This record gives sequence, structure tokens and C-alpha cells, in this order.
Amino acid sequence: MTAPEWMRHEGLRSWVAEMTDLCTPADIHWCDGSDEEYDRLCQELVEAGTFIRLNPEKRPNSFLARSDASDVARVEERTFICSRTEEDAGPTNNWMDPKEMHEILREKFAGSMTGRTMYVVPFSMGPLGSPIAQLGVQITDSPYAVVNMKIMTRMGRDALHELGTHGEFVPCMHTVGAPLAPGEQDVAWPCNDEKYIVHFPETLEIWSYGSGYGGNALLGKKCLALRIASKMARDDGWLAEHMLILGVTDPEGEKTYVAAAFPSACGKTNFAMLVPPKNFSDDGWKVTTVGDDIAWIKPDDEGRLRAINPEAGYFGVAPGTSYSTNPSAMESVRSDTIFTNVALTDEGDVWWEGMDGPKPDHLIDWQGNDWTPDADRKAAHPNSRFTAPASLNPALDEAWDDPKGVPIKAFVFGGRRAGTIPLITQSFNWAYGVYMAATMGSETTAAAAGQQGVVRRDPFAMLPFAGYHMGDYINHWLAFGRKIPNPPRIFQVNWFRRDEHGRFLWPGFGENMRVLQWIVARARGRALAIESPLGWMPRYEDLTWDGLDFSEQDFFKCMAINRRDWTNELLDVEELFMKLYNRLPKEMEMIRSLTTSALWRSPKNWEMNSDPT
Ligand code: SAT
Ligand code: MN
Repeated sequence: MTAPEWMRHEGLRSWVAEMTDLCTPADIHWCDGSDEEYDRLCQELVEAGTFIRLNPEKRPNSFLARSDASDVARVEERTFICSRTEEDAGPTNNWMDPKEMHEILREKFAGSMTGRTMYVVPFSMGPLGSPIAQLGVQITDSPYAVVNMKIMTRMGRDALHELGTHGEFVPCMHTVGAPLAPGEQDVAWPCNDEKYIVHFPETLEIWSYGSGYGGNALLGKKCLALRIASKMARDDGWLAEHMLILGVTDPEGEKTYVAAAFPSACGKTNFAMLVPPKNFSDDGWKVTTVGDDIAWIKPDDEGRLRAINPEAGYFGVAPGTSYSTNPSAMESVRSDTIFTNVALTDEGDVWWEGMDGPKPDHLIDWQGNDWTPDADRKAAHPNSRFTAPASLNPALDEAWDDPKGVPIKAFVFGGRRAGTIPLITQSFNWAYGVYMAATMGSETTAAAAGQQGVVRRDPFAMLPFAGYHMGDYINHWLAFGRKIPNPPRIFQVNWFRRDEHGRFLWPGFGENMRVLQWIVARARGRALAIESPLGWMPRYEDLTWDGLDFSEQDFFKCMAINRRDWTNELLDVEELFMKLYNRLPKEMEMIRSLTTSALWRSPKNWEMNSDPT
């Protein structure tokens, strides 16, 4: 049980010793991050019944895991920000007194790993040695979490080496909360009905109890890279955001990097891997991926914003992913991938709703039951996932691993909205852009447990991920932009608008290139726009339509600003602002007032895009 000789960090050694005493595991394993270790753990997971090895001819070196039916998504109700005061966590987070919470957790974790192996998982969020990267160490009794962490982070010996003898790391405690009595038979997916996903932003600690799934268990992701990092970022003058990062190469070979925030399961992975329509690619347009979920952004010495992707893999939503919607994702999961809660074919391959080709005649569904196309239930869980290494993405950007990060020229914010929000708007300036992002709404998805399809305010797509008061968060953005000499331009998009029959008005996916082209041109000061009450908008003739049958009328429907909808929207925004009132920057309420009067007093500016009422 002694630490390996390559472990030279006394602080880590004593923390592990303390946690061993608390959790009483049967064994300890220090992860070196090697391929041999990964293979061995996967084989053990197969033997334990957690993994099914997929047919190596169809899906080499890949596995399927089926979770417990109660453990399929993030649990926002059970997620806590335990800052010293409730006020610092703010009204959008669950809070408990840190002392009280520590007492509860001590009790929960006591003996929690009995009969299991405790894994010590050192990892780097971001390229090793990057000035923007951070180190963490996860202690977990879930080998499933370990092998996922191997794909999703730079994990093992190198990260530990980076830590040296005195380096700082974020301690991440995780247990599935299912101790094994002597001789007790384990289940395929151990977990506990009671769950705690807890963050202590002042002491920079994470404690997660009871779940083995996704963001609840892979603690480098939402817990460290967003909730804890957002707090670090505010204190140290940078940004930790729920954003993909993509590079756009134009026909002249000029590269523009864009960071885009969308809530969970709203197409970040698809946008990050966008394949331009044929006529665009023939002309030389190319989109490359830096990251698909999280961006850490710091100003460099010249005041340019530099972004890294802290992750090393994709934990993407499987349903809806196909060669027609996202060929690069399909290539990324061709081998060396862990699938969770998708369906299994009779040939030993995976399947999910929306995959290319006809529905198979027979499947084993995500819960292990027989499934035929006449079943009135989904074969794959709506939040089923693939964990795939970034290195397999054919559209990976050449600088994705660059420790310096890539220079960001534009920020895009987008929700999933059936109505109200136009396809594309550019904010008038930084403060307006912050307002746009702060007031963003989106329909809830299967990525989080709870009701789905209801519009909720999701400021910056960070509602479930901000590690402190949302009003302070908005203020941090406002202040941050003031210090940047030439801040990135800010845009809002909505790919999900529907007509009166519920059909999507915009084709989305690769066709989003048309909007992205305008965004890049605007960010470089090269495209025209007209002023609307909401911001700058392209006219029909400002976008490229070659290769798509999309009329001016179709475009107006996507771009329409409807007064009645906006009256409701602004009331909803007011509700958010009342909630955040005591820490909300005054500019936000002023811009809301300006928007209100612009909508009601200057019809000439926007009537072309609106209904005539
Ligand atoms: O939080 S997860 O990593 O499980 C997925 C998400 O919500 O984006
Ligand atoms: Mn996400």
C-alpha cells in the first residue's frame, strides 16, 4: 500500500493516508496512466460485469457500460457550493454551511470504500506545463471513473511529475458509496440512492458521494474545470467557461478561433466538429476542433485572450450522432471508446437513436432488455454517452495541445429555444454581450435529472456550473472585458427555432457554417449588418446561400423579433435580475431598459423581420 517511488509529494502522501483511514479501502492503487494499466482495468471491469467488450472487428478496444437506472445524469438538486456564507454561493446554487457539510461527508465517507480498491488518480486539466493548466488528484473507488479519467484528462505519472514535491493540486474525493461486506457479491454498477456533489470554493476541494455517472464522478470535468475553476478564475483574473473552442480556416488560410457556450446536450460537440457544406469546403473553408465542452481563457502579455481546452477527450451525447450530423464524432468513436447506456446490437456493436441506417430488428437496450423497433421506448438512454480520445478526431486542430492556448476572436452564446430568439445577433459592445449571455434561456435536456423541455434562464450556460454568486460572475465578465484592449466580439445564436408545426426552421449542423462565416467576418470587421433592437443582424444578402435552398422568407422566420414574445422574455429576465439583484451590475438593468424601449419605440428598425402587430 505504500506510494510508488515516483511519488515525491509529501502533502499528497499524507492526504492519501488520511483518506485511507477515513474510507478504509481493501487496497490502494496509484494510477500511472499507462496503456497497460488501462487495459488491465478494462479487463477487470469486463470480469466484474460493468463492461461488455464490444466486437473487436466492429469496434476495436471499446466497451459498453450500463449504469444503474437511477444514476444516468448530473444531479443538480444534490450539487452544493459550500462557501463560507450562503450569500457567496448565491441564489442559483444549493448551499450548506461548510462545517456542517464536512461533518455529513466525514460520516458518509467513513468506511465507504470497505471491500473495494481505492485508486489515486493524478491528472492535469490542460496541456502538461501550460501556464493555464491546473493539477488535480482524484481519489475514487470506481475503476469506471479511472478509465474514463484516462481518456478525458492527462492522467498518471506525468501529471504527478508535474506536481513535483510541493505543487498545488485540487483534492477530489469520490466514492460510489457502496461498501462491500466480507463475501458480499458486487453489482455491475454500484452507487447509492443518496448523492452529494459538493464543492468548497474557499479551500478548493471537491467531495462527490453516491454516483458513478459522468460529471458526478469524473471530477476533473464539471466539478474542477468549471465550478472550482470559475472561482479560481474570478480571483486570478481569467475565465473558466462551459464553451467549445473551434478554429475556422478561410480560403486565404487565415485562422480565426471562436469559443461558444451552449448548455449541456445543445450541440456543442456537433458545432466543435462542424463539417462545412461542400461548396464551402471546395472553396477552402475548414473547421477544426480545439475542445467541445470547456474553455479556460487567460489574457497573454499583449492582452490577447488565449484559450486552452482543459480536457483530452469527449464525453459526448450519443443519440443524434451520425455520419450525417457529425462525421468527425463518428470517426472519433470508431475504436478505443467507452460507451455508457447506449444499446447493444446482435453483432456486438453499439446503436442509438439517430444513428445512420435503418433501425436494427433486434437490440439489447440500455437497461439490458430485449428491444425491437415496435417497442415504445428508446433503446439508448437520451443522456447516453461516448467517452472518446480527442486524438481520434479527424478534425482536431493542430494547436489543440499547445500549452500557450489559441487566440480567441469571438464568443458565441446559444440556447435551445423553440421561439423568440433569432438565428443570429451580434451584440453592440462588450457590456451588451455580457447582458446577452447573462439573460440567455434554454430548454432543459436529459443531461440533468429533472423535468425536460422547460425554458429556464441559464446565464452563460453556466447555471449548474458557477462556483459562486451568479451576480458576481456577471460582474467578473463585465470587469474582465474592460481590461482587454480589443476584446472578442460577442454573438448570440439559436439553431433550434421552430415553426407553428413544431418543425425546425433552420437546418443546423454543417449549415451552421453560413452563420459562422458571418461571425468570423464580423469579428474581423469585414461584413455588413443592420441595427436591430437586440443588436447587429445580417441581412439575407449578407450570408452565403450557395448549396442550400433557403428563401428570404425562410430567413425572416428564423430572424423574426416578435414583440409579444419579447414582452414575456423581458419579464422572465426581470425575474432573474430580481433574484440576483444585490450583486447584479447596474449595467444589466440599464441594458434591459434600453432593449425594452428599443423594442417598443423603434419599429422601423426591425419590422422587416417581424410580424406586423
Ligand atoms: O456533466 S456531464 O459531464 O455529465 C455532461 C454535461 O452535463 O455536460
Ligand atoms: Mn457540458
